[in-house]
Amino acid sequence: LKRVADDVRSIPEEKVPWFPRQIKDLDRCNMLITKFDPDMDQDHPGYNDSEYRKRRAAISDFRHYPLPTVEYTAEEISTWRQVYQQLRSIYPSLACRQFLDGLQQLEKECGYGDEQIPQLREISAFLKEKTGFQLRPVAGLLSARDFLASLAFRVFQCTQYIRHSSAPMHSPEPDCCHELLGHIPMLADKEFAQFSQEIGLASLGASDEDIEKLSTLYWFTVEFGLCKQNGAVKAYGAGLLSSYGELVYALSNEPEYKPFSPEETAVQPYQDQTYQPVYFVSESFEDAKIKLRKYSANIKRPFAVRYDPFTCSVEVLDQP
Ligand code: TIH
Ligand code: FE2
Repeated sequence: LKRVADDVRSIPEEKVPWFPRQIKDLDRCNMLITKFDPDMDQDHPGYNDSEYRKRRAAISDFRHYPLPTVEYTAEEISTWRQVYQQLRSIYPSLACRQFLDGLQQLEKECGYGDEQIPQLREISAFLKEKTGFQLRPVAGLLSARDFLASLAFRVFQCTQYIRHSSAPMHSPEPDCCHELLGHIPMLADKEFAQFSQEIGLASLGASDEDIEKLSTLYWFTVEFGLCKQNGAVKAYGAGLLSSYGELVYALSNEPEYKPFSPEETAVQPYQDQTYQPVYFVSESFEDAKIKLRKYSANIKRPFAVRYDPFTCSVEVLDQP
């Protein structure tokens, strides 16, 4: 591999979509998808609640602070408490080992519990020490390209508002319950952090088609993945670990299970309004990682990328 000039545009013929090269370029990776926004989506539980919508806008106004501290209201804390207590009681039997380890550390070191909603700033500092991941606040659901790109830099774009109090057991969009309970404990695991960054690196400059496939793979692993552990099926996907309703459903005998296989999983239609019709089960957590790594390595790009941890930037290399 040899180093090419500074700009990927120097690569002839192929048209490569712009992608971030340094953490600061992530300022340009903030394209929101309004599909599930309570202002736009009539089915959103907060659609008819103008106070809720105003509150979300206020929480997501972080122009002046990189990681704002939010003073949550009593109603918001009560929603969190319900979600926390119900999920916490079923985690020991349904969540994978890595998740339980992470959650235990967060309870000890980061104020996780049913009394308060933990703050992003503290969690970001915690993750930074564990796996180098850091959080960045975001106002809602991001485009797949922008979300995946940030993972390449071990940056996790994270919402801070909370789901509507009328629907604590399932939310159609990410909220702080989903991020803090679903994603953060897994991101405290070294192997999982590496796995997440690799999906991100594979996405940089990829074609729209490959982004669609990578985000479907992300969906059925990082969001809704199941794995075998000591002979039992356990959840490691964040969308399951933050939804009492879907976690119980996914590990009942109702849904269909298929063995995880990236080529097949990447083209499986998915459900983003309600529970998944099918879940993919990996032989082990490690197995999912190895298979996804192989798949990513085969994505055709006219260049290769390498992450430089000293400068937190991505080097672009000519393919040999
Ligand atoms: N359905 C999840 C929950 O209720 O916590 C949230 C989401 C996961 C993936 C997309 S939205
Ligand atoms: Fe998520």
